[in-house]
Amino acid sequence: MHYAHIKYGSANHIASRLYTIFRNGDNCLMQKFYTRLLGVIGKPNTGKTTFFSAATLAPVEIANYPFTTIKPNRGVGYVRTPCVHDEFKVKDNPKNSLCLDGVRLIPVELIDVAGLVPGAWEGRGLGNQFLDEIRRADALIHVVDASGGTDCEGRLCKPGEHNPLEDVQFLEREIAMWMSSILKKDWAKIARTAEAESKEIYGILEERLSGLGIRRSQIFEAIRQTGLNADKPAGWSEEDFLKFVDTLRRISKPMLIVANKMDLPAAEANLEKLKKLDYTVIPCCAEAELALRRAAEKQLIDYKPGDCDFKILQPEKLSQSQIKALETIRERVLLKTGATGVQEAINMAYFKLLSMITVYPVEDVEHLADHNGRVLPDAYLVPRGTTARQFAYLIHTDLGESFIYAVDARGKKRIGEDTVLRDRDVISIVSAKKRA
Ligand SMILES: Nc1nc2c(ncn2[C@@H]2O[C@H](COP(=O)(O)OP(=O)(O)OP(=O)(O)O)[C@@H](O)[C@H]2O)c(=O)[nH]1
Ligand SMILES: [Mg+2]
Repeated sequence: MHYAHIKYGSANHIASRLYTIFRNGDNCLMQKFYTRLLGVIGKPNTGKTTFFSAATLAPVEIANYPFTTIKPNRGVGYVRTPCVHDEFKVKDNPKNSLCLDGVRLIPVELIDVAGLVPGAWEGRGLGNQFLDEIRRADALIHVVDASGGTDCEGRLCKPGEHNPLEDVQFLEREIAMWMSSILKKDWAKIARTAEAESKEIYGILEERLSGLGIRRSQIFEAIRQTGLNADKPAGWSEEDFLKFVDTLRRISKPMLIVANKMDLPAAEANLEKLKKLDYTVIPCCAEAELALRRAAEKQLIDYKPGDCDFKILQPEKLSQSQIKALETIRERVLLKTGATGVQEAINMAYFKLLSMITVYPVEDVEHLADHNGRVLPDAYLVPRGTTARQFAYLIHTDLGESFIYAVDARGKKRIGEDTVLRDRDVISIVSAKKRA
């Protein structure tokens, strides 16, 4: 079943606003955003690019052999969350995001990279290049071929022959070895100097790891969790060191597993095995999502990413075989797993791995509008624990600096700078300079 290759005739250019905006990956829109980067990773041929393409609708090469992707693809997908406009009984007019039938879609950035093979950290395959590309990723979506139809290097094998659990182990190891190889250089000397000069090891490690987007707070947490003595790094054994690196990997590059190719036999059994691991595992059929998104883009079906079903809108424009393919997706994917899994993976990465929440800034709490009268114009993704003042800073430095108080639109209550915001809050900032 190659859903992705279903043809829907020539483009009729009636693509909805949603797809046009997001496909163009509006830079200004993204920059205004406090967003994180999601890395789509895994061994070759598991469907990473299919997943990426389904999420972003970017035209990229997909093929059933390893190393189809060489240069990374960067694109804009989105997080799906129920919009607050229904609750507030207003009609919204979004600017930085979109609202479709009560569903708010907030753009986020994804990167799809070349497949990783065992030994990549030492330079095998496209190894170092791959690792270099994910260094800025804040969270990782590990796409696994749950059908077991590709070997550890991504070559086709008999379906069910390969055990995908091995892929999870190997990927963990590759990333840990890569981090370790960066840290290990001169480790003994660094550790000794830090001890001799009573220098904090956190700062030294932070400098070493800054290229990997790892923050000091994450280093601190990894040392805390492993119970190592930060004052005596020279005394860390090889085992301590590896434990530290592995913990740091989990903290700084949190990962979930997408069990892809769920439409194929053997996937079900492998999914059960994967679920026993200490990861969030999402059953997925990236090819089905790609087919549905392409059909929706041409308004042939009514389908929003993440929906559990779709409706055919223009049957007269579809051939019998296209209708059959869509019905097969409904039966074998949507009815079986509840959704294709692509949207759920992105949502999980943001809301669970990265612990983000959605906050709507407005200027006018009465009308929930900005200064142009746009109702609920923006939805921001911010880390859980963000305070009202920190939120003001995220919108604009000036607003943070001249912050006086904020107003929570639910109940129209004043809140102070240290109030921690909650998911789906609608907030107005009152500052000495202006409101937002
Ligand atoms: N049956 C099935 N096949 C899929 C699915 N997703 C992707 N594929 C197929 O898997 C093959 C590899 O897909 P790609 O998206 O190119 O895989 P990749 O992981 O990006 O591969 P590399 O770039 O080579 O690392 C293609 O033949 C896809 O059509 C799926 O959900 N089900
Ligand atoms: Mg690829």
